[in-house]
Amino acid sequence: MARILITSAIPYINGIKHLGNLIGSQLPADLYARYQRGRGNEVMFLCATDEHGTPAELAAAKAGKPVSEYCAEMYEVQANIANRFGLSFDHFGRSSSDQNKKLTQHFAGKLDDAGLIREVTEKQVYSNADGRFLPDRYIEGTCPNCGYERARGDQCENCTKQLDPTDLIEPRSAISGSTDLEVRETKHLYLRQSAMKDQLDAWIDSKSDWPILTTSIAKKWLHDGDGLQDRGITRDLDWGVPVKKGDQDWPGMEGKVFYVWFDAPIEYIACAKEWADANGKADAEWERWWRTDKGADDVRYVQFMGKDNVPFHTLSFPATILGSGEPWKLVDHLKSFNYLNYDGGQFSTSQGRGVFMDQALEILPADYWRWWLLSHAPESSDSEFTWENFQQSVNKDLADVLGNFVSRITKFCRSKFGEAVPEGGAYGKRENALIEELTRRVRAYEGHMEAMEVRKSAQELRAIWVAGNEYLQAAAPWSMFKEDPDQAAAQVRLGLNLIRLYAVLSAPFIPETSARMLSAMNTLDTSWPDDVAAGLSALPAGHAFTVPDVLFAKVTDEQREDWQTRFAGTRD
Ligand code: B3M
Ligand code: ZN
Repeated sequence: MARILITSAIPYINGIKHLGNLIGSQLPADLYARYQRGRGNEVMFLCATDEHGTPAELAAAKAGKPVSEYCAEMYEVQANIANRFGLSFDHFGRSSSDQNKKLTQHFAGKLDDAGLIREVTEKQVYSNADGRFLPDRYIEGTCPNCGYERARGDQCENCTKQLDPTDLIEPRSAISGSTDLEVRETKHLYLRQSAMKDQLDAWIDSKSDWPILTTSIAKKWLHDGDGLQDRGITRDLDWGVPVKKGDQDWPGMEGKVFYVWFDAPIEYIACAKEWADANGKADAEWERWWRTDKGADDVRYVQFMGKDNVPFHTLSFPATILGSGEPWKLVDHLKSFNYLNYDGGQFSTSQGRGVFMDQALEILPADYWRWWLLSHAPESSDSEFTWENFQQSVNKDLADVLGNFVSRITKFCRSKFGEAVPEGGAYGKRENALIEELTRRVRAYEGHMEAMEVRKSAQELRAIWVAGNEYLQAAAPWSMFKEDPDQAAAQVRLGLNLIRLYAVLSAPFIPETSARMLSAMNTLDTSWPDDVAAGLSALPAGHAFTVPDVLFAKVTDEQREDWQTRFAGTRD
């Protein structure tokens, strides 16, 4: 039994995620976790909310709530939706946990001991009225380029020009509107990534099986221009992990916090401790996943994320881990995704454009979305959600192919043989040909799933469903029944067994439906079809079953048009 550690990029706390976020990390990570569990491997699947930094502060301010209260509430909201989408985390943690605070401070202390931290004095905008330094995006003013009056200190939203806060005409605080701003000196900690360049380079070189998309991004940061730059890991904010060296104060760093991208990946580790603590387990239980000196050397660690997160995972986080000099587990495989677009434009959280996870579930159950998103995962390039395409996929793949198969065979059996697997007859030539085809396809499916080729896996699964339909069409037990009821009984027996087989194979994609199929087949047998022929005789003659309700309703043209209009604008 292999042991597999899986993490998904941890979603920002600032609101409910859209479907583009979902397919960019959490959903494919869940697919892989469910598949590996289905194969009998030991899996630890971790995710959390990313609660620090400016986005959290801004969202809390907008909601008129103290930031810790906002985060606690939004954590519950996100955890609930994740659960309803069937995301099977072993633990869904919080980057603001005590465990992460301690571990983040621990790493900073180790990095400092190793001489990998230096102090840098910088100039930054200070707001007297707010009594705080303002990050770039907290400063607003008129764009020197286009005259837009609400340009931000980092970029003008109107003409997209990248800005420095000092470029703005009549700058003011985005928090209070005050123009009483001044430039002050402030001291920050920098992680000396440049000193670790060769070590990181060699580590990336050792990953010959990583996709070029991933390694080329890392290589670019390592070698372009002046090479890998040192990186500021602290901020002048109130909300975040207080800057400390282990449990010691850090002179000169009072009142400062670590940068959100420093503590967020450390939460992958802290989350495992949160899991242990929440379940009354000893530290050894989580350390066997994360410490190579405590059993994690035989763990395979896989990360899932959107492409914009790749630099942080190939360079910054490994720099933290390698620099600590401690035996923490490094990532073995990193699966990254392009973007999913929405109906001719981009999904956008700030503009409320697209379909958000809560809205999706108001319309249809999770499996409809899971199937569409996974079978259209933006792997080799960006992909696009359109309502036409969604309707077509649901109606063809789910309703016509899988749903119809299940409904036809169970109803036919009930009408001619009753609600139990019929006896008599034997599998013949046609059945053996089907078993052969399925064996070939199931092996291909396993290969794609193992390689995290999400779209190819979906295509193969669909082909497996189609094979059953074609068999049924050709065997036609409804005609056979008149000439040779025994032969028809064998065909129906195979069909009913196929339902169980499909439930097992499809569970990673459509877990809820798979559970309904198994319950209709009245079985707890979820064993993987290592031997397809054997898997197709799991339900013996005489085994009782029930006819399930329609598995998937078709999306009507009316519904499609209705949703198209409803989601054309933006949500507030
Ligand atoms: N929260 C960005 C994102 O959700 C960031 C990921 C952190 S992973 C450690 O895309
Ligand atoms: Zn502008």
